[in-house]
Amino acid sequence: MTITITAFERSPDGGKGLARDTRVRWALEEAGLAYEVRPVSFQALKEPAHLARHPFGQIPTYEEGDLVLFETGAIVLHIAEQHAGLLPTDAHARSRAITWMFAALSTMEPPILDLVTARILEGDKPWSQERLPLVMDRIRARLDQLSSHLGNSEWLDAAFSAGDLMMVSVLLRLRASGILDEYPKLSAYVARGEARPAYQRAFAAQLALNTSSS
Ligand code: GTB
Repeated sequence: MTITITAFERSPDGGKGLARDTRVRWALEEAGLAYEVRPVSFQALKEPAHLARHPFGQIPTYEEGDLVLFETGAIVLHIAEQHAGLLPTDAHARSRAITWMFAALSTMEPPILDLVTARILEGDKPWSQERLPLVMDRIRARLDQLSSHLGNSEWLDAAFSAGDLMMVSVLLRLRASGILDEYPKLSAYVARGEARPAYQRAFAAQLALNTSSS
């Protein structure tokens, strides 16, 4: 059955892979699944045809036959549950991998998104310079904990899983800030994720869309 995802017609990052379709593409590549991409303009995101797929008018979405999903966590979990390669077969290890997906999305990502908000959306506010160090400290507190857990391990819980896919995707949002460089173990962890052939294919595909001339 054909899988179709949506992505920005032109991502504001110009193809750095930061928009969330990259994590879905990565999961599809890890699972060895072919997929099609429906590029959506910012205007079309808020029009009825897209709102029928995504009530909040965002990308990415996922269509497979009559199944329509939104939210990257749900999409990646769906792919991981249906296909080999992203979740361990042992029941406990599987639950732990899913726990790491949630940890990435609900514990690590919120303070990281706060930084994006503080810098981009609130950067011109008079209180922005006072708020920024607080936001950075909250991120560092989480990175300290994550780095302690990871230690010298390759992945968060033995073998690579959807938990790592989601965590690496979330941490990549930090790269431009330079904070990740303060954590050599986490930087190496992210680099291991990016070095995976499936990530490379996902990144190249989103870059091609964002740099095509049409
Ligand atoms: N919780 C949802 C999920 O995980 O799927 C969040 C989805 C979401 O934030 N989608 C964003 C979107 O559609 C794109 S990924 N925004 C348009 C809108 O809300 O109108 C976030 C994103 C956007 C741009 C960059 N960038 O250019 O660097 C990075 C990340």
